[in-house]
Amino acid sequence: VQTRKTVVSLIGVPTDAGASARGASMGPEALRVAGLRERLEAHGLSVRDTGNLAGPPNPWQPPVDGYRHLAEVAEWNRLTHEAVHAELAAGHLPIMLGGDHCLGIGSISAVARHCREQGRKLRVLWLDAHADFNTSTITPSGNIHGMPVACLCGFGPDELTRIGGHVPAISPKVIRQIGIRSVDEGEKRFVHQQDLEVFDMRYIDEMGMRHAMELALATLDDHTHLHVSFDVDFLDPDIAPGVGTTVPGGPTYREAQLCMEMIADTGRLASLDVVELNPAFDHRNRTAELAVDLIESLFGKSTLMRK
Ligand code: B3U
Ligand code: MN
Ligand code: MN
Repeated sequence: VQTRKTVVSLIGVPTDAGASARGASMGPEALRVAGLRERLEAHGLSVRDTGNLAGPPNPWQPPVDGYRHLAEVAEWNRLTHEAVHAELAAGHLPIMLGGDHCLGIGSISAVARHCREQGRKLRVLWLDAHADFNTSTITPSGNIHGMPVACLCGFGPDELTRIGGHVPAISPKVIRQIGIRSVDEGEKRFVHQQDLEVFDMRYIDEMGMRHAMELALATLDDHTHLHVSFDVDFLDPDIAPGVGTTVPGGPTYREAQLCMEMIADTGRLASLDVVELNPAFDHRNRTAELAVDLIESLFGKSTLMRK
């Protein structure tokens, strides 16, 4: 039987306005140079590169009222929201090439809006060293890339929580966080209070990546849209140095591969963010190449044929 080819749309979101270090704005190009398009095509996908969104430049200012660059981050996210929503409405599978993780606000609010319109359920896997659940009052930095999960759950400024028209964009119940190992003090209390489901590194050490992923992927069905928000700092910095905030003690290459392969096995992946890749900290583009390798696994590359 001839099944219709999945059309993947690459959307470059070259922002670093939400981050503490400059350079994530070069992430989209580094992923292209690492051969993302060609590798996906080799797996039988049809790939459209829509180019980069043209958001505002990084003004490099200190935080105001607990937010750094709120106006710029909001504009990047409005652009991201519209672009992602349009690709989903066209039946495509969007891959957002970041850019710092603030773009998850625009991207996931668009996914949630699409799911509401289509009557689909949503599951969001947040692969990250950080919980990204800060608010303006508890953030140690004012950097909005530390706040996207909170904004999506309705905790944040109107400019960021109302982008998709529905507040909150998502319920904390749809999120599963994996690989977490750096959470700020106030953020910890808030994660508990909102009852986020977190498979932190302690859990992965004790129970293994396989068990963590079995639980994170449990209860998906044919009507579930699976979104993966892949912060490259999820990976251990020994294998992935090209990120702005490295946190030691992350998943190894094998653990990360298993994580991606188990997601691929569900057959439900419908949108993806690849964020926080920072070529200014990379060595010969190796972190970008690793990210592309893992994205291939996410789309079904595996060593042997599987039934
Ligand atoms: N939790 C810290 C650090 C951080 C969060 N996300 C990244 N870094 N990439 C903060 O500033 O909110
Ligand atoms: Mn993040
Ligand atoms: Mn992170």
